[in-house]
Amino acid sequence: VLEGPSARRALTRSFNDLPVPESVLARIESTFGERLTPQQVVERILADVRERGDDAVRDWTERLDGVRPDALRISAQDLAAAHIEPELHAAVRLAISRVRAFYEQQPAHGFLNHGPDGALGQLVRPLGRVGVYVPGGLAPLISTLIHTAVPAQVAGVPEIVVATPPGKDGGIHPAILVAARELGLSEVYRVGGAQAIGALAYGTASIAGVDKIAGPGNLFVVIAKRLVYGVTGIESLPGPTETLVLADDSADPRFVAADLLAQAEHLGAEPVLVSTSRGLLVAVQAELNGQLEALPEPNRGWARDSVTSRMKVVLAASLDEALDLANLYAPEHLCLLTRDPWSLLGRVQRAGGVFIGEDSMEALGDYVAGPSHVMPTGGTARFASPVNVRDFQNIISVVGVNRETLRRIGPAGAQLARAEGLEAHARAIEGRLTGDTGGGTTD
Ligand code: HSO
Ligand code: ZN
Repeated sequence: VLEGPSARRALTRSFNDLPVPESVLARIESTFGERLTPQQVVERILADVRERGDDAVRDWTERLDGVRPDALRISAQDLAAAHIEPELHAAVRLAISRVRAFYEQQPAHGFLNHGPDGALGQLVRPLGRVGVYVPGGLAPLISTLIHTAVPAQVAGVPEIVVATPPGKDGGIHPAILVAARELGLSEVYRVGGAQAIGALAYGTASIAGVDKIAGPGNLFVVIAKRLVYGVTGIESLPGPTETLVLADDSADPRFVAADLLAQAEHLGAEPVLVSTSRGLLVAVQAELNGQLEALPEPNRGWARDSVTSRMKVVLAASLDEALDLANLYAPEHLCLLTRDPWSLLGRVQRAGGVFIGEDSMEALGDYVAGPSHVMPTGGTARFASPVNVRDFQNIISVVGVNRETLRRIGPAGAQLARAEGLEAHARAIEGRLTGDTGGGTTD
């Protein structure tokens, strides 16, 4: 149990400290025959995709995912034929409609004010083509597709394409296909990892490049996104997930443990518990052990790894200190399980999302609450925000002042231009007012 300064130290972090698990290094060594860093691996893949396009994408998919896809794009027939249980299908529809209803409330309009100055404003335009990356890995993340594509749709993006790694049979989970179909998305590619990011960024014969890539991914995907930034836009760099549960003595230790475990079953997750009550910490520990044992495999193994290797438990002297620590850590998810959680909201400064009270567990937010579950991780909530409509729009500044205004503000502009040593700027301004642009060809 951490307290005081040692708690502060343990909760201070930088995104770039992301540990590279030994298992990842071992896998690189067995695949490449040498101990490359993940960054070196990604650089190789990206360079190859850039140069050889689809062939490189197929080769890397075969080498890393163990299947060689002939057609990278899922056919219209396969998309139309995908089928899932009616209850699951209904859940997909509910999730889509709740996420959509949430983002439709986000103010995302521009302004253009015609006044005595003429007109100044901001135009808001949707991006043209967006790539949504859906991680494969351990689970078919149906919800991640929904939670990334819907804000882009609400923004008005006309072309949204999906990339997700193929399973061992070369196919994509039917629930992902059904979700894509329900969303009205028809461009779905069976490609994952750094090769998917390369294809989306540079474009290949069968995958046209996109203006921005959104969605979470594993270490290789995150590194690849960082490296292609500039070739294409990158919405964010979501890495391993984390949840900070802030609980006082009123919290039910069973639910605190359940929320920590729900997050812990994500690969590489970091569960954090901050409490003002030593009694609660002890009770949660016992609950955690019991609930962990009761989980089925393989989930038990995943959750146990997060709990034993990364979980942090902090005893705070007061709710104020607990909130300070939470703001310092800037968690992806902040769960408030206290007597009066709403009273703490005003002091929350840094978090991807805040989950208030016993009935608003983070797992609900992962699926059907409304806000996207793609949130800033690794402490990036200090400067980044959850995926939202704004990520899929650009703003165009509009300058349309009139002559009278130019007369009033132009001289100051010319002053500043000369102070910067930029004479042509000054003359471009003054020429409109005097008619003299300095060339002397007309009078
Ligand atoms: N909690 C994860 C998202 C997720 N959970 C998807 C279930 N499916 C990261 O925020
Ligand atoms: Zn989750």
